[in-house]
Amino acid sequence: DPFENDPRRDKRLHVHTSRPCNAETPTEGLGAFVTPNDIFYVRNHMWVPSTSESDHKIVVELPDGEEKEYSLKDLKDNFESTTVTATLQCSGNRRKNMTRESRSTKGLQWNVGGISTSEWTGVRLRDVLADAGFPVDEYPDEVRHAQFMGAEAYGASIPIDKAVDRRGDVLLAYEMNGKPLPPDHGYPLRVLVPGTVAARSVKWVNRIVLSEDESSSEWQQRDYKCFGPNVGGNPDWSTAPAIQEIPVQSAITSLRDLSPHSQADRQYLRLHGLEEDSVAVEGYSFSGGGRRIVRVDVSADNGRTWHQAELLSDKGKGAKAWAWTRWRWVVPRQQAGRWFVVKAVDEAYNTQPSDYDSNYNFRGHLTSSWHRVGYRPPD
Ligand code: MTE
Ligand code: MO
Repeated sequence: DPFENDPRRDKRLHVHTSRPCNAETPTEGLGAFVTPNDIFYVRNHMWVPSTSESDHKIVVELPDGEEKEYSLKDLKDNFESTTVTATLQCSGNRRKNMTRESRSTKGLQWNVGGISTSEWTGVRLRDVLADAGFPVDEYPDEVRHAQFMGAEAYGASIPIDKAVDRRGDVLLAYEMNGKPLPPDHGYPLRVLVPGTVAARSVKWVNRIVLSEDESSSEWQQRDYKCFGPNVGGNPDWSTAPAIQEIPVQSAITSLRDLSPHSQADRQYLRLHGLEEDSVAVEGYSFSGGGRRIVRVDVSADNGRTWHQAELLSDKGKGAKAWAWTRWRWVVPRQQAGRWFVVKAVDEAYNTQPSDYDSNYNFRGHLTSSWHRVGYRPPD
């Protein structure tokens, strides 16, 4: 049974499939800046491979075929460790929303919990590549990709520029939130590629290849690509680029009724200058490439009128904005219609598409259309 090493999992995860394990972060995990390890979403294509910290080795293969091997101890003893706060989002996050508001899509029907944030500790990939003999500041043009292989056979690659970028914060990570990586998240070593679709953050990584070509894995060559709304289930996969940096995303994760008759609510309402029945709306916004979220627009009437949410000022570690921005809005109940909506803007002034049909792709990747949540006032 290849799944015999799969760990026990927290009951609070919303499980889509158990072999392999695919499970989303529950609402309580989406409400915190940093997601507790036990409820960080899990996306496994196969089983959890049997690995150990003492035996694990990672091989770096240079463009000329030369190889250098490191144990985990080598990495910890000989390189500076660093910590980066980064959000990982599966390209299928919110696929269920696209299916519901447009038409059927192929893949796991994730709601808004295919995303989580952690403080990742490890060593810089850049430093390890330099140590292995790769000229990280003046490499030849033919070297274009860094490929990563996982112990169970998954693989993916990223552009070499990202792999060696001083401000790219790509890590070979061995800790999440100060603890060894849990088995589901790559114990004892994974790649962390901040600002990039999570499919490139290869878990249980044991081999890195620097090459002219992208990874030949199906997850690089097929699968994680988007096509036009008209394209059906058998496209020429080679015509679309593999997803790397991800677009602006937002979701409402909680709608809560507040009443001035409750003392706790009353204090909270006063903080927001309100004394009447109200609704508190919370959620996350995130953009790829380390682009900061600069504004979050929220509507209580299905997008007819808009307001700006308050951005919570959580501070992440790292060279760029690799972590989501949480936000909040409190609105008098009498302004609340049937649908609450959110969309965000990043520092490049990218924003989210309003509808789902125009942005439809048959795999339902990178669903980022305005997130809408139905509201019913309490009786
Ligand atoms: N790495 C390996 N080795 N095997 C996998 O199945 N899944 C990828 C990526 N890295 C995967 C992997 C995908 S598609 C995602 S979304 C993230 O891991 C999920 O990481 P997580 O389970 O730690 O949340
Ligand atoms: Mo994913």
